Amino acid sequence: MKNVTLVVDGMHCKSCELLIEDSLKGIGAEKVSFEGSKVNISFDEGRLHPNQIKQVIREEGYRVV
Ligand SMILES: [Cu+2]
Repeated sequence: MKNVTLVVDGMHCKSCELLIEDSLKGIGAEKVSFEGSKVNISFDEGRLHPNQIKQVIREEGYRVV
């Protein structure tokens, strides 16, 4: 299990977090947690590439710093 922390710009409220969490779980992320503008994602390296994670967050309209 691999773990990455990304700084995401544009998250303003709980529903932003839920939207991002749903999208990441949708592509197979195991665990998603938030601390301010930081998003911590646990995932299986065999199933998911960090670039896919960034892409999904960007597709939801947020900026990955
Ligand atoms: Cu929001």
